[in-house]
Amino acid sequence: MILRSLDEVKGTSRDVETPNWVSRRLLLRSDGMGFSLHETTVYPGTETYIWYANHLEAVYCVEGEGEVETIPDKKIYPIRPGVVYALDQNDKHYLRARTKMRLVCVFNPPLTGREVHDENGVYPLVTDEAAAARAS
Ligand code: 9YT
Repeated sequence: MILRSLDEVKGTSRDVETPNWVSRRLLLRSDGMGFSLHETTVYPGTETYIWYANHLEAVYCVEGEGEVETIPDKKIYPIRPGVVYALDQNDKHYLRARTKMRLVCVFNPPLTGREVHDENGVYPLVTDEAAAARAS
């Protein structure tokens, strides 16, 4: 069994910060669960363009308020505590935080750890083949 606390993750390589958010990766690909699980804090007043072209992500809001706008249909989804949104269509979207938001995020396939959005809002896909090539 794996037991891990947020305090253990803070300040390690599993703690990834950008100008708009900080993500603590509690479970990663190397943990072998088939998904990754993160606590993400999104900073108030920020807007982040995101496109998980290679991943499905579900996001459960535990604190704060904001919205997701899907692209290109411009549909606005208000986000508040107790609400989950699932990007089941690899939806391109904007994430806007009105207040500080604390989100629990699950990724399938799992993230490996250090991913931040590239210029297209995308995280790279790490396959077994790519990971083996990188290790060799
Ligand atoms: C909600 C969202 O996707 N925020 C960006 C960070 C991401 N959750 C992550 O890498 O943990």
